[in-house]
Amino acid sequence: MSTELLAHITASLVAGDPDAVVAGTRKALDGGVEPLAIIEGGLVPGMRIVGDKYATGEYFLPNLIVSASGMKQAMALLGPELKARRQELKSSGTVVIGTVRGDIHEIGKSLVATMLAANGFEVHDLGVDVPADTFVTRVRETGATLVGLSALLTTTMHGQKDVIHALEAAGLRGQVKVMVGGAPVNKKWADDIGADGWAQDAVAAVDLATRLAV
Ligand code: B1M
Repeated sequence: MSTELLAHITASLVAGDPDAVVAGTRKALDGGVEPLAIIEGGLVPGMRIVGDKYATGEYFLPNLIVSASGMKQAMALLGPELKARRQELKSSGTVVIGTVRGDIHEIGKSLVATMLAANGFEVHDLGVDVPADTFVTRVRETGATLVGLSALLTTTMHGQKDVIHALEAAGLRGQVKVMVGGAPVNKKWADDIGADGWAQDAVAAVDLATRLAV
């Protein structure tokens, strides 16, 4: 039954029916499906299909916006459920996270932030389109030891390098580890720009953050 429900959530997201996405998410939660399973098995595959349809010209920007809105509303339901599971986990470190300048994609970054918080990290989510200087300021203010940089566009991923340079210029690079992620980003890119690590998805991001925090 959970497989059917997850497939229904995926299909509703692809069909651009946010109400059905939210209703399906609520039903799955009420039925005892783990929040992470709903995200990884229902929502993320749906957004992937929507992205592919956009790439092939079958879908247009309004389709992306409606589907993203469905995912965002579902995440608003799931976020607190994920965080509730934090009770079982000890505090892991302080993270400043955001999507870099010029980039307004927020879903993946928010998912990573939610998962980090759910796994015991104190998370300062700066949102999207965040200038390099803002990361520096917030690292100073919070004493964070980890910085998470998300970028979804090939044109904005260079912003991750800018943040690393800004941290260096501010004399803060030695006190923080930098992790990067987002669809166009890979390990080679992370190595090239001098990041401390790259994660492919939110689960891998928690793993990486935990390793870097040690
Ligand atoms: Co845009 N968009 N978009 N978009 N959009 C992509 C990224 C694109 C691949 C679509 C496509 O062409 N197939 C394409 C980029 C092409 C490229 O650069 N190579 C694209 C484009 C072109 C654009 C615009 C330029 C379109 C236009 O205006 N002509 C424009 C740019 C706006 C801007 O940022 N300046 C734009 C706008 C938008 C919307 C506003 C409509 C909307 C975003 C809404 C929102 O976020 N509130 C949107 C969406 C929804 C997408 C797609 C369809 C889905 C992104 C998403 O939310 N995925 C996307 C296609 C795709 O990715 N297949 C696309 C679900 C999310 C859970 O996954 O974000 O990948 P993702 O995050 C993953 C991992 O990447 C990783 O973990 C997450 C969870 O598993 N991860 C990290 C992410 N950050 C991490 C950080 C980490 C670690 C892991 O450590 C810190």
